[in-house]
Amino acid sequence: MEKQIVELGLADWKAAQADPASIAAVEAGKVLYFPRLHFTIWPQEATLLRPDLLAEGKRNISLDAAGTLKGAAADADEQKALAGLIGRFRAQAQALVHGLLPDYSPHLRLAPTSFRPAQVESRAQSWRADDKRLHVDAFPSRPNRGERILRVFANINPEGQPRTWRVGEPFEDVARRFLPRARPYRRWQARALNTLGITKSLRSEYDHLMLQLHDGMKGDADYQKNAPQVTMPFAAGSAWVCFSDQTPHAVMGGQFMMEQTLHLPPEAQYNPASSPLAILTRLAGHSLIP
Ligand SMILES: O=C(O)CCC(=O)C(=O)O
Ligand SMILES: [Fe+2]
Repeated sequence: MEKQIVELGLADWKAAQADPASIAAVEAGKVLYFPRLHFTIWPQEATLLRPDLLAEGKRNISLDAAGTLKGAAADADEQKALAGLIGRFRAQAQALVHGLLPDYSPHLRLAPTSFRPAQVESRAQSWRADDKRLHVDAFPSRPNRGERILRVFANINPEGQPRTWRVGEPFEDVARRFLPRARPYRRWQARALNTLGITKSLRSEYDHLMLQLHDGMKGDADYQKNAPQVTMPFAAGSAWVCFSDQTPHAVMGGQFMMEQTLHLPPEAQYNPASSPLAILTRLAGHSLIP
């Protein structure tokens, strides 16, 4: 398998440059890895690196696009400090993406920024929600009609623990493997899910197929074990960027990470033909978002 992780020497969040090879790599579904790109935790923030700040039943603490903090069980001072920490990561992640992928800037839609203080190894989840299984991101309740999911991650573990991922094969290989097994799209089912409020808008055929890939991968023990993949320990103090709707990924271990999601219309890509929407449309032979 061709190399799925591309290492870059950048050490300053604000100094990224638009380099055609990096742009092509991330749009091909590779992970851009920045081992020297360190997100600084201020000394007075060190006490915020605690999993007990998570509210009951929450997997992460997030700052929504409007600046409201969610998911924290903390007093007012800690809430303020958390919002400051997460907001600072948001600004740096945005600066990085702006520098690396400047043509995206006018088209990006900001999603929540998250702080993930839980130890990955101790999380127990249903197979469908289990991010320890290789998957591409697709969300059952939130149809996106092909809108891209670009994510910036930073490992902020204070004890040098890596965040270990598995990174899988190129998206087209995933699609060719799992599309033949995908249940066909039924518009009446999509309408029923929407009427019942299970989805926030009508699930398109694109959204249906992405969920079929997501579930197909996660539900296939043989694929999990034997699919082309590399194990990648992202070092403490590093950052990485990928399109998580395209790059098969699984998190195997680690604790304390920051994550920023940015949405992008696929037509705003440098090469729209590389998007999951374009690839699935080509393989299906008809429009998936009529
Ligand atoms: O927590 C992680 O390291 C990654 C989890 C994941 O699958 C994701 O953020 O899409
Ligand atoms: Fe994911």
